[in-house]
Amino acid sequence: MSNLLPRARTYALRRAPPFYLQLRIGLAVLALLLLACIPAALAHEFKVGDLEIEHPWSRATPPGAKVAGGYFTVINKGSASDRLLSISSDISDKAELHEMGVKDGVMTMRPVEGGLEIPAGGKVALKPAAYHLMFTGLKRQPKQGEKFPATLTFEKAGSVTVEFAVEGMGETGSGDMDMDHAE
Ligand SMILES: [Cu+2]
Repeated sequence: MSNLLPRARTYALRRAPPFYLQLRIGLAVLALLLLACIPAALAHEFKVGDLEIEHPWSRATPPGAKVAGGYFTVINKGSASDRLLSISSDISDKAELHEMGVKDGVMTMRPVEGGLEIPAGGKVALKPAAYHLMFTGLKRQPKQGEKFPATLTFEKAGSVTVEFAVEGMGETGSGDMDMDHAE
């Protein structure tokens, strides 16, 4: 509720992670790769202008959760760059673009200012622990197996409504990264 304090968005990883953590991250990456193969058969994509939006997906959330992630890949087949400006969905009050990264040994997550560039001829993947969407102020919990619509607005290509496929709660092994959202 009102607990999304700024402090929750930044946490320190001041030293190199201990070996067991590196192992956990390694296993999480492996699990991700394996999981990435399974939904491939269920992949879905959307087009607007020169852009293709591949496999938008989200994750089921525990009762009472106020935020959910959103992930997809955008491919720009055009000769000019475009920019993802905003997102809206009936499932939440707001949807924000976030980025995660490590700066000076500190892991941070913050809203992306000014939209996310999709380079000409390039692609950008929104995924756990990188750029991602954050649906904030959830009006209900997304349920595994359903799809919910959201509208993405790009600077040049315009708006497109896509369907986010809701996968299982533990689906990416990125729980460590998303813990701060749950506070
Ligand atoms: Cu986030």
